[in-house]
Amino acid sequence: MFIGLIGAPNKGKSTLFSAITTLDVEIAEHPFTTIKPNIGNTYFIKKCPDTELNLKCKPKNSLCINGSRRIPIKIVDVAGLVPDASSGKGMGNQFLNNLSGADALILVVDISGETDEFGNPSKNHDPFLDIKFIQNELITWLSDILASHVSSLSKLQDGASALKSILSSFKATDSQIKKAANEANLSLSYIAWSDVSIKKFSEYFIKLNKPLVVVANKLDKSSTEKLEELSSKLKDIKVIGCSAAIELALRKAMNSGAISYTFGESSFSINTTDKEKVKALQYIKKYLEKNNDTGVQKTINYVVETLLDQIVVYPVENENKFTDHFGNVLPDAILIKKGSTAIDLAAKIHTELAEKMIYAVDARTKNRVSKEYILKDNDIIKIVSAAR
Ligand SMILES: Nc1nc2c(ncn2[C@@H]2O[C@H](COP(=O)(O)OP(=O)(O)OP(=O)(O)O)[C@@H](O)[C@H]2O)c(=O)[nH]1
Ligand SMILES: [Mg+2]
Repeated sequence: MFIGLIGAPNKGKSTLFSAITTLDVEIAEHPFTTIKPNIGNTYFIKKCPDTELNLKCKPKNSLCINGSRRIPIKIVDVAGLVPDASSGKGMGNQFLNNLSGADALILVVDISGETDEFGNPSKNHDPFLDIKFIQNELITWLSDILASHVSSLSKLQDGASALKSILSSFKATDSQIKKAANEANLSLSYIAWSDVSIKKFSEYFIKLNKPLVVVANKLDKSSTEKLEELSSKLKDIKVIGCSAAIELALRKAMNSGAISYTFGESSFSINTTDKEKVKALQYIKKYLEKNNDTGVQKTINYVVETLLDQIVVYPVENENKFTDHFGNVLPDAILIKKGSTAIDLAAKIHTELAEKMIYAVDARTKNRVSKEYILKDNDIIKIVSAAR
């Protein structure tokens, strides 16, 4: 699973990337700072069940800090996109191919309006225009890929399977292809789509395949009124107010020991007496008092929980001690799609475990559940299988 960061240049994508991955990447006050994609890990954060069970967990595939489980998620930051990128403007659009496998996108805009769609200084630029052109560029990107293949589909009765293989880098599912064709009113047999039809299909497919959230960044230089104005223009898309710069400053201060801060929280404590630092930190405190949080962790959690519909499940081998084979308490936190069953969980761990699965045990109640048991968020599950 991975999340892509997109947006026009100079909006703060790399600042956000750096804040959430704590990797040092190039950030600058001009367009096209990022050329090659930045790849890193961030965390989806959720309360760990160890406190509730009165145990101390020993995570293997994740971390647990102050009772919060941090589950790694891959994140990719690319160059800035400009209008007509698909015709070669700016850095072009080839770099979007780094995002074809992204499960969701975070679209970063500058809510202060101080940068235009090309990333140049501006006043009162409407970020809604950026969202529109970026959606359009995503559709054109996909349309161009499809247009180069569509002539080969006209002789095939089963165009859906052919499309699935053309769109394999997008991890296209049968249901996404069928739904997109259906919504665009297009047949999937003997495909002979016009450019307009390809565009229509692309529009619906992108919506299904690349769910997105808008991050209204640089809120520290803007107002809640502007944020509400943008939200009201985007009925189907969630807008989250954010200050990547403040989150980056907090994480740097935390790493240097100047503050104690837990990601996503609305306050922190100051451990330094350095006057300059304290002054800057007081400014950040004021921002957090007004806005509650920086919006950064909220965005990651929204993508994972809401856009990607994931729940967290903890597989264990010993349902009485909540441990794995080696005695580690709640070793793995597994992200799995809402609606998945116990056997889906087994398959995620190991194919053989699923093939030879007999039943599962809900470790909290010690009740036996079937292979088809629908997992609940935070479940602790033992898979019983004849696999060795
Ligand atoms: N005030 C403020 N400035 C920010 C914020 N986030 C980023 N910036 C500034 O905006 C400028 C651009 O930041 P980058 O992170 O390089 O932007 P980008 O979108 O990655 O830009 P490209 O790689 O050129 O597409 C830098 O001067 C950052 O310091 C924020 O939340 N608030
Ligand atoms: Mg950048």
